[in-house]
Amino acid sequence: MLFKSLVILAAASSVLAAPLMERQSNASTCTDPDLRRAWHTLKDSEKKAYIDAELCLMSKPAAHGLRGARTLFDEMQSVHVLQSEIAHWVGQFFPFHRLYLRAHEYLLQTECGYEGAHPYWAEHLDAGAFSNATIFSAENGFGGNGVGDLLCVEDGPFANYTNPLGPGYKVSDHCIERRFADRVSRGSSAAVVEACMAKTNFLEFWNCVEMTSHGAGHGGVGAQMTNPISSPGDPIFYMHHAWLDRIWAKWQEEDPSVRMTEMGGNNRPRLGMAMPGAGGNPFGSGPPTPGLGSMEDMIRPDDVPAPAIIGDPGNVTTLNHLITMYGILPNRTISEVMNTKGSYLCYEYD
Ligand SMILES: *[C@@H]1O[C@H](CO)[C@@H](O)[C@H](O)[C@H]1NC(C)=O
Ligand SMILES: *[C@@H]1O[C@H](CO)[C@@H](O)[C@H](O)[C@H]1NC(C)=O
Ligand SMILES: *[C@@H]1O[C@H](CO)[C@@H](O)[C@H](O)[C@H]1NC(C)=O
Ligand SMILES: *[C@@H]1O[C@H](CO)[C@@H](O)[C@H](O)[C@H]1NC(C)=O
Ligand SMILES: *[C@@H]1O[C@H](CO)[C@@H](O)[C@H](O)[C@H]1NC(C)=O
Ligand SMILES: [Cu+2]
Repeated sequence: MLFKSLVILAAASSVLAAPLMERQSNASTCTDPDLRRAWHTLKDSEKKAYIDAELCLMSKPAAHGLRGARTLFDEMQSVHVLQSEIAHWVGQFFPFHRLYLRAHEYLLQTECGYEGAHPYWAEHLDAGAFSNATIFSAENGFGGNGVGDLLCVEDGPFANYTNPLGPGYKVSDHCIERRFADRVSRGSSAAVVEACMAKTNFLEFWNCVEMTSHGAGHGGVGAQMTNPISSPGDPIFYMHHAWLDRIWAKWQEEDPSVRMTEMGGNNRPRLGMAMPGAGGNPFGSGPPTPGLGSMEDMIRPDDVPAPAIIGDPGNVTTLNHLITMYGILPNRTISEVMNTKGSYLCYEYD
């Protein structure tokens, strides 16, 4: 059924080039998908392999000329900064971040010899108590809470990393910043995920997850993770978004003949939605929170080009919508990332 609908999709599209159609018409090429597993189920040696590969990305010089980046790790963050204006509260929220995670995994594997698949953080297990989560262990994890006025993470493997991007569009050196908010992290609960999983169409499902689980993960970690533009400066970002990608993949699997091709939504966020707190003013009147920054940092400066929207006939996101990783991976259409076990992506979640 899925195979059939992909064939029809490819055949019906006049935009896709012939080689692409061929790849798309062959949904059976993913015979041995990589297994993306929950962080807490990994052996210590597997955790170490992932962390070491991330440290390797942090040590390798930038190679794609992306704004403000010194290392490959920064370049991943830069992609997010450059696309953030059209990557949240839009139809491509899920597909963009799916390809983004693949780009991260691809760099870990090809540049840093990582042999595993991208892990994810089973956040519901830590809902309400992020500050106690094993993923933030200093020994076998991402380090703990930020300390001092600057909220710097001073333990664990990433303690001394100088991050050159953020808050927001700003290019400025700072540490990795965190400020756990256990109360906010309650929104990562299994019950909340289940409520979104029960939605029967993509628009409701996407809005539900972005509003609840997505926001709770960012807000529960706090500081740098609360900035919708520069948040991937905290390496926990990728573990959070893998969790969200898993939720989408599991939802798709519940009705693949419909959900593997179900897309929609606006290409640009409704006014104000892309701001942290979605509506309220999170910036307050005192000095800016490290990592979150100020309202001013959220306004795209002149040296950052407005991201292009390519592939859709109108303002509604379609399967032909082009996703860009600025050359870290080739551009892909949304249709190419709809199926995690298709002709392009080849992974599944446990
Ligand atoms: C499609 O899949 C079959 C079987 O796995 C393989 O032999 C064939 O080369 C694939 N075709 C393309 C265009 O990838
Ligand atoms: C974290 O763990 C400690 C020790 O088990 C416990 O006392 C504390 O209540 C936990 N914090 C939260 C927010 O659950
Ligand atoms: C960070 O720097 C301090 C002081 O130079 C050093 O003691 C510590 O081992 C470093 N930590 C890491 C994870 O590199
Ligand atoms: C898309 O949105 C813009 C700005 O809101 C509007 O000017 C334009 O008419 C819309 N185009 C279509 C095809 O709806
Ligand atoms: C990739 O997409 C971007 C826009 O998102 C576009 O500017 C760029 O030219 C594309 N690159 C290629 C090689 O098609
Ligand atoms: Cu994002």
